[in-house]
Amino acid sequence: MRVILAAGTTETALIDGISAAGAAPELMAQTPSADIEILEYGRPTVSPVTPVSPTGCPTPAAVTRAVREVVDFDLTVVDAGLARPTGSPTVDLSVPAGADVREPTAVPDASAVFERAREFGASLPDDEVVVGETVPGGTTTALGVLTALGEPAGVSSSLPENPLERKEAVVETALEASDLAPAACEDDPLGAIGAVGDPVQATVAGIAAGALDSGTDVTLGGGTQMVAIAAALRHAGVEDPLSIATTSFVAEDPSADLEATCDRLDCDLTVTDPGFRGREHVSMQRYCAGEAKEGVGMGGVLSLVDDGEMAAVRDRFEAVCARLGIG
Ligand code: AAM
Repeated sequence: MRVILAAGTTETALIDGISAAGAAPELMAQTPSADIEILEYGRPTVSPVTPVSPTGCPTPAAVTRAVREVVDFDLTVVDAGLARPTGSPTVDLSVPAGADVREPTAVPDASAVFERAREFGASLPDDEVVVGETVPGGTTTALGVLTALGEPAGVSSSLPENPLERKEAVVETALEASDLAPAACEDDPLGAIGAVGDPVQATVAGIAAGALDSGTDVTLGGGTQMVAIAAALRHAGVEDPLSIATTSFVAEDPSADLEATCDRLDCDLTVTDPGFRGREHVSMQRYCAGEAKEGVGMGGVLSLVDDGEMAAVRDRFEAVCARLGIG
């Protein structure tokens, strides 16, 4: 089993109050570069900070890393628009960082990015892959793409209180800046991503399309950002089986409405609960309070854990948090 993690940025994350995937807006651009170091080495190396939410909740990279210390899987990280240096080895598909969706173009050359990612996906030798993401601001760009596609799906958030009105206002401005009405991109998913999406979406959609074309099974490991990518694939005419593997934290989020949306997109849904409820560890309690919820492939890799191994994952999560200096 191979886990592919697409790591990138969108300047949309700088909008005040839109994301908790970093302690402050100016740190959001650093988060994906640090997330992939945590996955690779167990802690940040080149990156100067450990990604935490403004209240101190550790990045889901800490959970994904904990799973990696228990379950055997191959890991490939793709640079899907990083804005800061990283010490993690990455596949270079020449993906630029994403602009603020309120600019006329959010992802320059989205079709070319998709095409390069498609070729990479088609080249993979694996029977099955799980594809994950890290892109702060990604639920806002997901809402952008879903709206441009005319999909009525909701999106989740890394914040316990989803700033939905703020996201909707951003998406409205973003569509206007790109001269698009809602549902204008029904038949043009790459147009939607280019106008109001992010580079991780173009990369993950391309990898998934290429892998499916060449007979590799694909699980999208993530929450509502993966719903936007599944929708983009369906609007592009992809008819292969699609599945999403997410966490119980996203599945329990009423603003996500995941089950109904997956039904509509003919997308299989797997939900895994890491069993954090009732534990004394403060970071586990933060996840149970709805902080972070998902990301960095967390739901995807949790679906690889047997029931009997989940206690070991929790132990390793505590050890990773201790190594990161987080409670
Ligand atoms: C990724 N790194 C993170 C993190 N994510 N570090 C801390 N907390 C997270 N939740 P939003 O749209 O609210 O920014 O949520 C999407 C982001 O949250 C993505 O980067 C996802 O991988 C996760």
